[in-house]
Parts: sequence; C-alpha cells; structure tokens
Amino acid sequence: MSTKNPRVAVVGATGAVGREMLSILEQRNFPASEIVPFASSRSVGIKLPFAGEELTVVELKEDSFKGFDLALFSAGGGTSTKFAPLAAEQGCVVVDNSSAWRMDPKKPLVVPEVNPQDLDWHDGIIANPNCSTIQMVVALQPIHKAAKIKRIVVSTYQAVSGSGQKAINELETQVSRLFNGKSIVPDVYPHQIAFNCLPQIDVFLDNGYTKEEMKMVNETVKIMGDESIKVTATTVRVPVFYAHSEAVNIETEKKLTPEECRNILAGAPGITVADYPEKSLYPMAIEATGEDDVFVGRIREDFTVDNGLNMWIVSDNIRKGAALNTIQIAETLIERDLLRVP
Ligand code: NAP
Ligand code: 3JN
Repeated sequence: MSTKNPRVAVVGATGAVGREMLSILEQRNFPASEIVPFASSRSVGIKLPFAGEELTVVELKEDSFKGFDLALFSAGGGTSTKFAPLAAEQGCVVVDNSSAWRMDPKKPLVVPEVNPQDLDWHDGIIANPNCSTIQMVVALQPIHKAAKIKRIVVSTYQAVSGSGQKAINELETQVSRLFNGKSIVPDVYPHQIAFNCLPQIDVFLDNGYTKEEMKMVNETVKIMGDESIKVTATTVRVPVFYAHSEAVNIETEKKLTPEECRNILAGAPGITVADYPEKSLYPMAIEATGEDDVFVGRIREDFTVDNGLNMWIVSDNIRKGAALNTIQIAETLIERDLLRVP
C-alpha cells in the first residue's frame, strides 16, 4: 500500500543540505503526516526550526525507520551504505543524496525534469545525482531531444557549500583573517580557498581525473539514458558561498542555432533563460542563490566545429543540486503512486 501523507525521516538534518531540506519541505507544503530530523549522537536534542515550531533531533539508529514511509538522506556515503538498506527493509522508501548508490544498475538515478520514468523500477532506494550533474542535465536534456548531443565538454566553478557547513565557515574565516593581516591554516581544502581557485574537487583517480569529474562523466550518461554521449569534465572550487556555475560546450548531430537553442530551453521545465549580452545580463551565482531554477545564458555558436554551442549554466547547488531535487523526487513518487517498497 502506498501513502499520500508519509511519515518522513530527514537523515543528516543538521547539515547544510539537511537544513535546506527542512526549509523546502516547509516552503512547498510537503504533505507529510510527520517529519522527524535524524543526525549523529553529537546532535541529539538540537532544535531545528520548522513551520513556526521546533523539531528535536533524534540519533540515527539501526531500527530508526520503523513506522516511516519515506527517508531523505544527506549524511554522507558511509551512513547511506549502512542505513539505506535497513530503512528499505523496514518498509521505508529512501531518496539518497550521497554517491553510495548512484552507479548501482539496480538503483534509479533521477532528475524529475529529465528521467522521472526511471522511478517506475525503484527497489526502495533512489539515488539523487551530484549537484554539478543535476544542473547540467536539466539544461542539456531538452537540447539532446531536439538535436542529439554527441559530446559534452564542461568546466565547473563550484561553491564551497558543496563541501558542507565546515567549508562555508572556512571561507568566511579565511576572508576575515586575511583582511585583518592574520595567517590562515587550510583545513577542509588542501590549499587556501579565499581569493583562490582550486582545480581539485575530491580525490584524484588513476586516470588523472578527480572523483567529482568522473561523477559528472558517469552520472550524465546514466540519467540521459544514452551511452553514446561522450563527456569530459574539469571541476574547480571557487571562493563563492552558494551556486555552482558551469561553462559547457556541446556538439550535436543536428545543427541548432543559438536562437533555436534559446527557444527550446525557454519552453523546458525548471529552466530560466537569461541571455541579454547587450545589457550585460547573464546567469550569476549571487542571483541564482535561493532560487529553484537552472539558469542558462551566454548561448552562442562554437564556430570551431560543425554543430557546436557554448553556454553558461548556473544553479543553487544546495537547492536544485541537492535538497530540492531530492524533494521533487519524493513529490513525483507520491504523484505516481510509487511511494512503497516493492
Ligand atoms: P554537512 O553540512 O557536513 O552535514 C552532514 C550531516 O550528516 C550532519 O547532519 C551530520 O550530523 C550527519 N551525519 C554525519 N555522520 C552521521 C552518522 N553517522 N549518523 C547520522 N548522521 C550523520 O554536509 P552536507 O553538505 O549537508 O552534505 C551531507 C551529504 O549530502 C554529503 O556527504 C553528500 O553525500 C551529500 N551531498 C550531496 C550533494 C549533491 O551533489 N547532491 C551535495 C552536497 C552534499 P551531525 O551534525 O550530528 O554530525
Ligand atoms: O563538492 C561539491 O560541490 C559537491 C559535493 C558533493 C559530495 C560531497 C561529499 C560526499 C558528495 C556527492 O554528493 O557526490 C559526496 C558523496 O560522494 O556522497
């Protein structure tokens, strides 16, 4: 039996993504019968604001999911690997923000604007993609449908909030200390992040790419459902608090003019086209922060290849890149009467 008014567990509720999840559940009037915030033993008893009241954080334990219908996880891959199967065994559908299950062929990896149909075959655990992947596929899927994308080259400019609350604090502290002539000691990142750009997100792999870059490569193909699409990525951390920006170059089978591309994107769900170079208007991280849409601009021809386009894609990494996409998945499960462990 599925439910329209689930009891919801928010796992990792004290973190940057978890807090945003609570705020979005409230903003969207999510039809929960009850919401319970879970975190580690460190956070037991912390009060989190929700709808004018306070929710009290509970410690996550192996039997925590009894009586819950839905669990929204954002507490890291280790927690998801251990607790998501336990939740599903206890009859609770999991939408997981970590990379733990994304490339498992038995788990759908879903962006509701792109591949909601993949929810039909969920087995109790659904993976939410990486933030950099989400905003890119929202913008590229409508173009792929119209003109078939053959190759994607992406370079990212990623906000520190992608590394959690500690990284937000680290950028704040470094900026303030450096302005006051004090020394800094990097902690979250291998180098100073204030006034700097780091061409390393996560660890390096044997092929010379970082883990973040290979997430973009592999997840894009799985979500867009087309193994023929070639993807290469360079991911860079920049001293921005919220919203990831991406310079994206694509080659398509069919020719699309920039004007055709703008019209296709303007009619697609979850996208705002902001492309008025004559007025210096284009998507920017400071304007995308706190917004739900993926913003696309600087759309222009790449005249070095036959059918090439360049564009600039910006979105709030904590909202559409994580918390919002997770909640949209949950809403789609309810709409499609799929909120049950098969
Ligand atoms: P964060 O600010 O560091 O928060 C981490 C959260 O996980 C906290 O609530 C923490 O609870 C909780 N936690 C850690 N270990 C736990 C345990 N053993 N049991 C229960 N809860 C535990 O990090 P964040 O930015 O919110 O990100 C959290 C996770 O979400 C990431 O690790 C990643 O897997 C995923 N994420 C995904 C995306 C994406 O691209 N879709 C983006 C960002 C993050 P305490 O406060 O008690 O320590
Ligand atoms: O760095 C970013 O901007 C996004 C980071 C996402 C992240 C951070 C820690 C662990 C992930 C993720 O979602 O890919 C993970 C993870 O592997 O779960």
